[in-house]
Amino acid sequence: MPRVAQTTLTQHILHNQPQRFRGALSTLITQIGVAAKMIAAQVRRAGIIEVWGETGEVNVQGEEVQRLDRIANDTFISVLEQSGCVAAMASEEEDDWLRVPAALAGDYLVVFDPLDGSSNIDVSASIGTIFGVYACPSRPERLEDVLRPGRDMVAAGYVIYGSSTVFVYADGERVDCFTLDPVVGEFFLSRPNLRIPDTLAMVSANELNEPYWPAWTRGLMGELKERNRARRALTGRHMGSLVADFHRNLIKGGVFLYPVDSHNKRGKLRLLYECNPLAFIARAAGGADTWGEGSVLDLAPEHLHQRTGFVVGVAEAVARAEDWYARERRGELAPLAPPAAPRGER
Ligand code: AHM
Ligand code: MG
Repeated sequence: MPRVAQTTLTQHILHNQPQRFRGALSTLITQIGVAAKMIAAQVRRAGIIEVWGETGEVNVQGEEVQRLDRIANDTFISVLEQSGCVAAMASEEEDDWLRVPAALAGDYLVVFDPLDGSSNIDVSASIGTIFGVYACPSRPERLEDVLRPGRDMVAAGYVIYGSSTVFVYADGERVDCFTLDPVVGEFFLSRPNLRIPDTLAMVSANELNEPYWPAWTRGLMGELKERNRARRALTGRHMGSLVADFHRNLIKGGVFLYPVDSHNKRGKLRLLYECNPLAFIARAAGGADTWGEGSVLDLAPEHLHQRTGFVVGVAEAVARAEDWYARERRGELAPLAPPAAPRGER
């Protein structure tokens, strides 16, 4: 197939970025694309070179650090620091936020989960990188300068290391998807102006958590299953890799949910690194998100590694989640008996 007519990530960003963001933001997104290619190269060799398995460290989240987690984190930090575009960063894998040395500092704050879904590394299933970008004209001095609501983001995106490597990028107005041609070593525009379907086709949740779910989540799931009574209108699809579940739902029309439950009393997913960027992308694609009573983008973070309940995807399904949440708040749903032997909060 001739390649000449296809648009590269860099060309697309230069041509389509809103005028106000031309320049450094274009460079930054291009550099994130470079980091993505470097991480993709390591992911592709997992199992061949020594990147499988745990480092023996436990991260700030209390989770075992996989070697690929560490490689992805170090690669992202190094490329962003050298890009000249970034003033500060915060990573899911780092205890504290990172300030870029003055000589290299630029005008953006980048928050990221370097390798989401890392429990899938050893089984060769899809994993990814998630990032959010904030304008940051003055150099951050304190943690408070980094704890910004998701609404302030100017761009967000993710990379999936799956059967192909895709880079999805949203500037708040549109979402575009690029696929890596591994022979050329370049991302090419593959799904321009992605829009999430209006009709719900898929539901993604860890259903084995049902004993821990609040009543509203059980009500919502019951309602969605009821839609299948007459005919199979919906199907369940859940990989346990948020970014991959989100990508499938964005293309096929799905909703992902991971509520606050009796096991994860503040939620499992991280507000800054996972939920805010995906909520930003979902909304730019015509979808929606909620923590229960509103978008996670409106939450004012108090901690770098803050967690939240999260529902994201097709707008109609997110609205049904908010309706069930409101019913529980009004006391209309019977409270659930706690599970017989709670496993305790993670
Ligand atoms: P991670 O960033 O350490 O990989 O954790 C986040 C992941 C999500 O990708 C996924 O949706 C969720 O954790 C799965 O959690 P659980 O195993 O509790 O269902
Ligand atoms: Mg993650």
